[in-house]
Amino acid sequence: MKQPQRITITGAAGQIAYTLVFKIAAGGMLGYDQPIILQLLDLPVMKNVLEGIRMELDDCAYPLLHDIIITGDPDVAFKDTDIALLVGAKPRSPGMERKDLLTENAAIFQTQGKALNEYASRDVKILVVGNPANTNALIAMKNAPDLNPKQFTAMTRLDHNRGLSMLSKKINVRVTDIQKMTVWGNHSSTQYPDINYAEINCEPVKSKVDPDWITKEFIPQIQQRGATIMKARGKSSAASAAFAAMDHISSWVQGTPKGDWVSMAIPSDGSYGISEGLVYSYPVRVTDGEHHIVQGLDINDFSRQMMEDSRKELEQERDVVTSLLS
Ligand code: NAX
Repeated sequence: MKQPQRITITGAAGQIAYTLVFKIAAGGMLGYDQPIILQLLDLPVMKNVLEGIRMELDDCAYPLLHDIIITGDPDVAFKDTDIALLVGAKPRSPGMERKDLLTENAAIFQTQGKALNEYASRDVKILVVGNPANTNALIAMKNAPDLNPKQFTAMTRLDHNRGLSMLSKKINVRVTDIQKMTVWGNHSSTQYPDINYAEINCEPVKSKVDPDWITKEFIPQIQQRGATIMKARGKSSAASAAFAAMDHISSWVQGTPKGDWVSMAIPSDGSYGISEGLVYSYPVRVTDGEHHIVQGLDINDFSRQMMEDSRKELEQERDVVTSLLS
């Protein structure tokens, strides 16, 4: 029998977590032979909601679920954690400036970075989902000097999955037939979903679609997909975000398939001219639990411009929260 893995979920009373906790407890993220302990964090005012979730988890009688800890204290939530899903964040309220959103969330991720530094397992894998995800990950990372920066990632897997799905419908193949989808940059409307390297069974996808469709439909629709779902549903993406978070961690733990890669926002090492340290989405391959940026891709002028626009936005976000980065 394997040792239980401790999984922390923040924002555990929220809508993304309501899918995440049950799927993870059932074995959907780490496999059906991996026992787990769930450590659920939300604001103290959400205590009753967390109690209700604990009751429902109990009632599922999951064989793999060894324990459930519910708490309003980050120090307790991150104690010895192996995998931390940082989902909880403050949403943008009417009239709130982007700068205020950045600074209010920055304070949350500063506290959580310090708690991870102090209490988490030294091998912890951290995924930030809560927006602005890339910059929140940067803040947490900078406040955890005893952990390796590579342990901090942010989620662009939902954007990656959206790209796979839209492409598969356009050319009438299954999503599993497409390899090498890429999302560069920020998880925001400046992200660059790039199909220059995408393949279907070793054939370039680009030869199968009209260039105008890529620039006028594919890229803007992926960039705006979150807003489109919000308009239709009256709420932001939840189940699809939860599944993308599980995909991100599964790829990180189990590795990426031979001949393929995934998109993850990770601290830049300067690759492709992106400022070192920015948390930027790259195509990555994972081996033995370590992610590596795919190197040597040809970047055309259009791609370079798109990648730079997202880089600039991330630098501006970083500059707003500079005082919290040490
Ligand atoms: P909800 O508003 O349903 O839930 C957020 C939860 O976080 C609430 O229960 C709240 O009490 C809790 N929370 C707030 N501050 C906290 C703190 N300091 N410590 C612990 N918990 C705290 O949001 P939900 O729909 O679940 O979305 C969560 C985050 O994911 C949002 O920031 C959202 O923008 C972001 N998303 C990110 C995506 C991505 O691809 N990276 C896609 C989906 C989603 O939009």
